[in-house]
Amino acid sequence: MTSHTERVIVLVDMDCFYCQVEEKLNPELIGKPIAVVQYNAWRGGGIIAVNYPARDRGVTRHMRGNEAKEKCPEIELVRVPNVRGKADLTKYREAGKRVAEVLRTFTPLLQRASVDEAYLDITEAVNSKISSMTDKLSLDLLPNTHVVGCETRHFVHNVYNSYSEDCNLKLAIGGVIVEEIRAAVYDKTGYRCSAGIAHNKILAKLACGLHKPNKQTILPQDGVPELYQNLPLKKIRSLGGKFGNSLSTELNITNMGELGRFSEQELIRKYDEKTASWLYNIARGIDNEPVEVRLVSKSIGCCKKFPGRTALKTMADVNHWLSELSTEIAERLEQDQEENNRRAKQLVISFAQEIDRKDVHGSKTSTLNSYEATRIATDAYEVLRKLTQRPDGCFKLKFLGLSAGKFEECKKGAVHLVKRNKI
Ligand code: DCP
Ligand code: CA
Ligand code: CA
Repeated sequence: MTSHTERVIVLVDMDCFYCQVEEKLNPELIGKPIAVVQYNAWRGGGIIAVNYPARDRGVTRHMRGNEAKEKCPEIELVRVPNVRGKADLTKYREAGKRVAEVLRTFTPLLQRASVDEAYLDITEAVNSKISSMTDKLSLDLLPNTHVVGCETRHFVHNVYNSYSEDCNLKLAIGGVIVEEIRAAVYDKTGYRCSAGIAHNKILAKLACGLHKPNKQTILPQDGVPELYQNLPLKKIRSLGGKFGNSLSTELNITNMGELGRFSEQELIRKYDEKTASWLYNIARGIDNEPVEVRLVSKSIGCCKKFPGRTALKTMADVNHWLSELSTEIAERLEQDQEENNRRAKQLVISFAQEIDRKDVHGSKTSTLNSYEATRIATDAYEVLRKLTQRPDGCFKLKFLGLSAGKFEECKKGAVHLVKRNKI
């Protein structure tokens, strides 16, 4: 077995997460088509989550609330609560934390990747299950499992074939463990999820989305060529953004199969060595990025858009919204410090400004000296004033964001000091 097939990596992603959170809070919604909407007066607000019955009726994310009602008149639109004039996502974050706590009981190698997904390295659990197995693997243990490239029963049958490699047995046993993990998540939280099982993070993420909801998918290394044939580049995590677009233009390709036709030398001519080698490998389904142990996010941020006529123009407007954002971020930072014994040292202030009818984005990184909302707001205002205020005094800001990061662990004394200061 080669090194790139040694590990068993899982990506767990919750199904229509915000909808499930709302369904649990209000069981009357269960079974009905619902969507979660960030309400505003413009055409019924923007939809951010759609449950599966509503998807069957053609409702999609990014539709306006009114449009969803036209498609599916009986849809229930649940509004995200508003605090200080902006969306309050606390209940979804709390629900995500509870799920992570359940996942954590299966392996210490857990990396939370967003509010509703996490990578798990379950190699050790797989190896120990294999070494203690007395009977052959039974298909009954994989009732909710799909396999890319073949039927699950053929896959299970073939793992014991002489020409199948051990790595497929590892994935099959990984599948059995993930059936258990998903059952535990449902049992402990009431939420359903889907999962991808593969030898690395990129393939696990890709596999997870293939059979949703409430199913899991194994992507064996030999299923990669068939899957890649018509797979758009953007389906691969890290090729979804600007880099993926430039790759597509520069190499004149649109899918992963085409990327596989370039030799490593050809890629090195266009990109630096590290990027070229990453591209060459990922075109073959190979990726060695480890699961980083991360239970808490690397940053805590909040933002708000001010589209069209709502753009912030005056100093008073800007200060008002900075004060709202700072109050939220300060509250969350305080809570984070209590829970995780760490303090953020950096603040990134992001903005979009309308200049000549175009939205121009910018950001500025500064030191975060205090968790006090008024102090954060004042510092951020200084940055914005210097970078965005026009000679006539007007701003025209279409977006504002604050994000705190670069966390450092608190020394014990420092925590006490902060707590005493609060009283
Ligand atoms: N979310 C959001 N804005 C977005 C995307 C997502 O507020 N542009 C929120 C709502 C989602 C949650 O994050 O419920 C998780 O996002 P996912 O992309 O994982 O989508 P869902 O969990 O809703 O659906 P799926 O079953 O397809 O994973
Ligand atoms: Ca999800
Ligand atoms: Ca997700």
